[in-house]
Amino acid sequence: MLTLYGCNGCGSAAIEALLRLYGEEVACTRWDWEDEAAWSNFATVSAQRQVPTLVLPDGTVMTESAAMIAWLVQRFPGSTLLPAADSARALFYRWLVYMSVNIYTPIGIKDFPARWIADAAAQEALQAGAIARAQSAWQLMEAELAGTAFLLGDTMTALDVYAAMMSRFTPKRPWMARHCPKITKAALETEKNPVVNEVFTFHFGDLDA
Ligand SMILES: N[C@@H](CCC(=O)N[C@@H](CS)C(=O)NCC(=O)O)C(=O)O
Repeated sequence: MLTLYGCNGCGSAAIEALLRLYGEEVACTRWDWEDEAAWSNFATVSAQRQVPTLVLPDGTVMTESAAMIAWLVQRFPGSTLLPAADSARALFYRWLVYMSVNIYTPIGIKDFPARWIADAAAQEALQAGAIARAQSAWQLMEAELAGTAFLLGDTMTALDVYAAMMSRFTPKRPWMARHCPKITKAALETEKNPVVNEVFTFHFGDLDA
């Protein structure tokens, strides 16, 4: 069985939802963001100490949310969670890696600026810069999307689940709704899926709030 390590309200929510959408048997180990003891224990599983982390039945340890999604979609050929058309697949992988690099990474910088710069005053400026960078990355993506019901057309794909989860992180939904209406519309549509809705409600609380 797969084991997914995650923390409540973190990036593991998207992987958890996708594993459930695919009907994969998975044991989920989750803890609160503030639970330092849980993070320390987790370091014995992955020295990288970041979630999501997926452990395969043979003990293989996998990190990187985008890699997990790329790995998952190829395990279930024919599923609509990966678009069928070649050009839509190109965009699927483009935006998957784009969000991981250009949005998830700045969020990590905002969360842990001391990892990047020692000076306390500079950390505040770095956090502001990281948030601004994530915002401009969202806006670039928004400008290039067609504005269909979901990000890549009329069918929900794994990319929608990833984007819906990430759009709950800083700069968060009210900002997203104002500046990225196409992405927000797709995220709201994605969260109507009963499996996504249940997993995201567990992680993020009342989705309408
Ligand atoms: N590149 C990683 C980023 C994962 C990441 O930053 N996860 C956050 C939670 S959402 C985390 O584990 N933060 C704790 C830390 O970095 O110490 C991925 O895409 O999976």
